[in-house]
Amino acid sequence: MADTVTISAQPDDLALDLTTTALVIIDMQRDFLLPGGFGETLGNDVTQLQRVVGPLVELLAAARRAGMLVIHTREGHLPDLSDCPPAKLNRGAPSKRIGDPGAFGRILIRGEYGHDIIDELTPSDGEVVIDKPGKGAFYATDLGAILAEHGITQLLVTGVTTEVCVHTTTREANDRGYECVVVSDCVGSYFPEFQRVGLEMIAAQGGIFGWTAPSGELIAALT
Ligand code: TIU
Repeated sequence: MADTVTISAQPDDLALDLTTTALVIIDMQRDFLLPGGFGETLGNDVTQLQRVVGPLVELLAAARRAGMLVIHTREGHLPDLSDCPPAKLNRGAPSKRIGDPGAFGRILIRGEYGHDIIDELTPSDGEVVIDKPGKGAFYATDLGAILAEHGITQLLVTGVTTEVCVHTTTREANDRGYECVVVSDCVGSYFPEFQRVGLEMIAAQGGIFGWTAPSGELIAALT
């Protein structure tokens, strides 16, 4: 594996230093992905997210083989909901809100089965797991400090959902000086239109807050 590779990306090719790049996997949690879970109770089509799993399993395996820093995130809250602002808690129909009983335990509560990451992407020992109360992975977490400690300058951003937590995290990272490649087949939205436009927004205006690229070339570069 070469340390530096140039990948085909939108809006233009990007030189990646694989020694200072991390793979960030956002919120691949059962509550969002499994049939019967929180995402589906909100009326969403979870099959739109499940198509991400196969490519992301491949990219994660390649990143592990290459010894890349891997960071998983989980959106969720403390059991007493003290870290969930009322503006977030009171959103949506009662009985389908954060903290309510769901098919996989209390919805988006740390320690519950549904809050955890799907079996296919279980974090390995030594991989970082960031528990975040917000949509962005930098807000109220140690992510910035962990990336700085490892000398990371570029991020491969993956996970769900494209227009919500992936966008928020990418925007936060871009403002902090990280170059972000959002991996187009490894991010998913419940809404095909948001997936398409969400990816286009990142690369528009000369890459206003990042780049987009499919996983194939990245996996080859990591091998
Ligand atoms: N992880 C993440 O994107 N959280 C969400 O609530 N996304 C939705 O699209 N609902």
